[in-house]
Amino acid sequence: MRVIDSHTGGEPTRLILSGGPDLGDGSLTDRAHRLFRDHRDFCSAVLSEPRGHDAMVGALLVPPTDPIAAAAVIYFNPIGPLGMCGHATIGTAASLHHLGRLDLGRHHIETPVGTVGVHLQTANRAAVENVESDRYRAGVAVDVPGQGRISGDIAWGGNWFFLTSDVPAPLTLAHVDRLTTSAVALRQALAEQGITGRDGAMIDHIEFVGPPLTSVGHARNFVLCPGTVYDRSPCGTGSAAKLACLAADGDLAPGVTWIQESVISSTYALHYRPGSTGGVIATITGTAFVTGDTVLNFDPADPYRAGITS
Ligand code: PYC
Repeated sequence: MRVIDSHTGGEPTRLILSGGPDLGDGSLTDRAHRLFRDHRDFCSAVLSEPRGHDAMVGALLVPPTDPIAAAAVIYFNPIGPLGMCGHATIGTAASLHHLGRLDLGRHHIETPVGTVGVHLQTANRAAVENVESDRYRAGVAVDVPGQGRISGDIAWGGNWFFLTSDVPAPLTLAHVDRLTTSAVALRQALAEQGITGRDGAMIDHIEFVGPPLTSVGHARNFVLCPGTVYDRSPCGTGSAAKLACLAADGDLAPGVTWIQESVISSTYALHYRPGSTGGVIATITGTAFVTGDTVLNFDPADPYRAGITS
């Protein structure tokens, strides 16, 4: 199986070029569903230890259905499929360019939640025009055992987020364990108290937001992804969700740049234009580097060929 590894602001992406399962026809949503229903071993074999690690995000290239798309991608982490993925879209564009399959310039990439625009500005820098993001509910209170009442917003950025500035610890690497434990408890409390995204969708990402620590940032975040891993980048879809909240509060005007920094101080530059259904179309600009061009082997005699899973 040929893969290209990259990282975007520290967050890894593994682009799978060949050797993936046949997901049949239909929408990308249907094919993403089939990937996890029928090919869980494939997902963990590619992403989990010993070939990968929990923070890795897979980007499976599949045939597009959208005629304007240069490529179609299903994103997933070891726990399940992602709707959109900002960092992995930037990584995918840089990786396809590395292979000579995508020129600098403007393109479209199809994802299960819609087709996004990608402007590959240099070999390493890309601006992603995301699907429309919006704040679904503001000022939602949730009781979290051991943490008390936490208030935040629920927003869609291509995945579902609960964003709160009630942060349990400073947003730095030294406090990642505490931030992770608190975010996992918060996500569980949301699920147990029936607090969801639109149409009962599970909120699978938690975003703690605080003041910046770099001289360039407007805000800093810690984002818990599905499972128990945090995003090393500022999370593209989480940053888009944050912009939707800022716009809804009248705190950021269209076209104005917002620099979002991550818990490791990597940054995305963002701005938005109004969307067609009351939300915002965020553009997320970030930098990715190719870290490997690899063939993965799956030896039938290897007891851990499908990954180490619990
Ligand atoms: O960049 O959108 C993102 C993302 C989602 C999960 C990990 N990264």
